[in-house]
Amino acid sequence: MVPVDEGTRPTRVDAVVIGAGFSGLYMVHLLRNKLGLTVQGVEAADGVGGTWWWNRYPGARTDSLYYIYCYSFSKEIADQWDWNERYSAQPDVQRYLDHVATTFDLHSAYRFSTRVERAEFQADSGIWLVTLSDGSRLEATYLVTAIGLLSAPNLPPFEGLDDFKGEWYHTARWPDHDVELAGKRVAVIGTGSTGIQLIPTVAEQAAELTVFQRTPNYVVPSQNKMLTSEDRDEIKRDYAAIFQRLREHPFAMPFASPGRNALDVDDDERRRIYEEAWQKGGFYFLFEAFDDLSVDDAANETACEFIRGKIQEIVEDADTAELLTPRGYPYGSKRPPAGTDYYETFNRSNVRLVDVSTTPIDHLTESGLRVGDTEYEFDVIIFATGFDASTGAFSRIDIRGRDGKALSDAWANGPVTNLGFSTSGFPNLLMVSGPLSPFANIPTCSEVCADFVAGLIGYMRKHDIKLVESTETAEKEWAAHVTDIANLILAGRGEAVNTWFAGANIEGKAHAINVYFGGADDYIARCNHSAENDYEGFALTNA
Ligand code: NA7
Repeated sequence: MVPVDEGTRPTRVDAVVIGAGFSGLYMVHLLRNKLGLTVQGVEAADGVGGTWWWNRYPGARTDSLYYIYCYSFSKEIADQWDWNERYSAQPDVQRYLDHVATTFDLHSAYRFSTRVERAEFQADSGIWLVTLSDGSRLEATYLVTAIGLLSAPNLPPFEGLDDFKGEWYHTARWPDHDVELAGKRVAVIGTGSTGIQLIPTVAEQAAELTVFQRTPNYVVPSQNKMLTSEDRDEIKRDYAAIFQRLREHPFAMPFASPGRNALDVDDDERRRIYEEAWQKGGFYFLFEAFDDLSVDDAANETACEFIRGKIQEIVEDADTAELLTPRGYPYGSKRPPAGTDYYETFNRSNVRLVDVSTTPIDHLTESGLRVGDTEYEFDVIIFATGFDASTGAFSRIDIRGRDGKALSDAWANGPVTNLGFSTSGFPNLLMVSGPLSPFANIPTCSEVCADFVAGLIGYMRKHDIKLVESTETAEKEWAAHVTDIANLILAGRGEAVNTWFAGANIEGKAHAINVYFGGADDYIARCNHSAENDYEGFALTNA
């Protein structure tokens, strides 16, 4: 770390916004362009994009339909921008965010290639003192985090990583240059949403691909395709109504409830419905087949059986098909992935699958890695091992609230927030899409959360209020509600299958649910209720 320049006066701004992804860019737009605040954005990457800057691994794309994975706040942007594919590829999303930033002159608000190292609340002045990785400091009335739900990469502590003489990459830190995989022996570790996108693309390039799988996943095809101008025009005609519908859906998705349950139809009819949903692809399978797949074990098992049947049909080698077949946990208790030719890839002669569910990867060696007694040799190892989700991005910054209390201590047993916006003891620390905010289509939630934060800051300024933090009562009520909802749905079982939903994928991390599954629609109503009632649930003070 660069030494702090104590001699130079910190630059004073109204707000520091950390992050230049979907949440941060819109937050800066609202605070600077709408409320007229002085804003300093800080971003670790060399450009805008957030997740879409870092996750440039081969095959990276959205799992949400292109026309909902974007901003709704600007009709101009929605009308102007032409997407290429049904599920946008990483370069397109990054280009889109760059275009938005240019349109609203947001690049100029940021310091790029810079990290926030430390942020301390100064009780006497009520100001945050923020130290950056270049040693400079900022003073801000509001410290606004827009640092992403899935932004801190998880690199499991494999022994021997330093010994490995080949190249290795984490998917969430993929370099900004071509990585040559042609003719190489490549390993991919991990078969979550990322691995599932990556594996078919790498298989086409590499001489040999070995996939190390700990838990098989339920993979539905995305059914991606190139868009025609008719596709785009149809959406643009209806955009306002679509954006409205997103705010009325629990996952902020454009799906209608099918109005039927899986066990209320006979076997043939159920199979027909699943087949139709499979052909539509992606989240259609979860949301448009039956209403009860997320809440009823027996209903969910029918979906699992259908997918298992597809694996047996597609994968030619019986042993490989068996290894790829998930059992013993419900579809959707891990975040449901979408793939393109995922299962088909295992029919290729240059691809092999290694099961590490019972014998884990022991350690890395000079030339590859070892599983039990078996040595594997590679030129390139790719870690698709996920993220230290939600709180992970916070724990990488030394954030100190009242009395110097560390945020990491305050959240030692899991995150504590009211609606994901703030935590008691940390005045004017405001989080956009923070821990315990909804798990739903990210751009929609980013806008909802940034609107709330801007509304709250606007209210404080209008009423001459200096400080805001959530009340402990509101935090307790919110935690209880978040937990009650998680217990009702199958995704709340994440702890049993080591998901990031429950903080259970990281060794030593508190096992605690860290997202809200009660729905974006319900959440919006709660935000509106709080705002309409003088920000109920938040203590607004001048001391
Ligand atoms: P995920 O969904 O957390 O997947 C990580 C994968 O890495 C998963 O298959 C893990 O197996 C595997 N993993 C993690 N550690 C190890 C070790 N030590 N050995 C072998 N395999 C390991 O992350 P993704 O990046 O795929 O997706 C994250 C989100 O991004 C996703 O939910 C979307 O919202 C977008 P496991 O299943 O734990 O046995």
